[in-house]
Amino acid sequence: MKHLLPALPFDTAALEPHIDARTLALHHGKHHAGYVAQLNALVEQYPELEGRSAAWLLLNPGKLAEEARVAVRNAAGGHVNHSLYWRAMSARGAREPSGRLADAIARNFGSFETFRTRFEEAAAAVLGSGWVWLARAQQNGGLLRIFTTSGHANPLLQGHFPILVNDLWEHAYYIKHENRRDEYLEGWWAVVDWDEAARRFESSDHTAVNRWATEGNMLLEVA
Ligand code: MN3
Repeated sequence: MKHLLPALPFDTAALEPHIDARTLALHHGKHHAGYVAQLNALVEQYPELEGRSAAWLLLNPGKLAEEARVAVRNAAGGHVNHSLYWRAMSARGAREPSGRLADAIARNFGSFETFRTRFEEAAAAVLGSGWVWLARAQQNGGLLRIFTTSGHANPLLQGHFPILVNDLWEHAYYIKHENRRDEYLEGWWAVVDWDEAARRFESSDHTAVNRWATEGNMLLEVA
């Protein structure tokens, strides 16, 4: 079994001007592809990883050889997080949440505008490489929460199901936006795929994290 780099769900120029084509091509074809290659190399090195989904590998470090854990977390996390990130964006579709997700955002944050502000503030406060997330608790009635994670960590590791994610590593924006992370963060709202976020919210019941941990998920292709 080999882990596969998923195709981008849009053309590399589709998210211009907010995310430029060169950044997307490098980000997907070099960075994400690199994490997939690292993961496949680890599977060759540690046969007990064979047949396990990237989500399972990320969520079950205790079942891995101790010397493999850090490398597996970085590679599997990079693969899972980028697969989610591509799906979080679209050139078309709703530019604001609707339906039950919109209701939940209003209930948890007061308003969509407040949510946006808090999401951007959380992202801006991340020092170095990391991610900003909207994720849903698997306990406590499924509250929505903004997370930031460093490296390739993911809120799944804390029992929260990811609804929306933005990549805060410099490779996600530096070619176009240089040091202006705030410009990237603000422009990113114009390419968020709220239809996908709504689908993820609908599938985020209290069993979702466990399902990912045991079955993996359809975003992560293997051959
Ligand atoms: Mn990245």
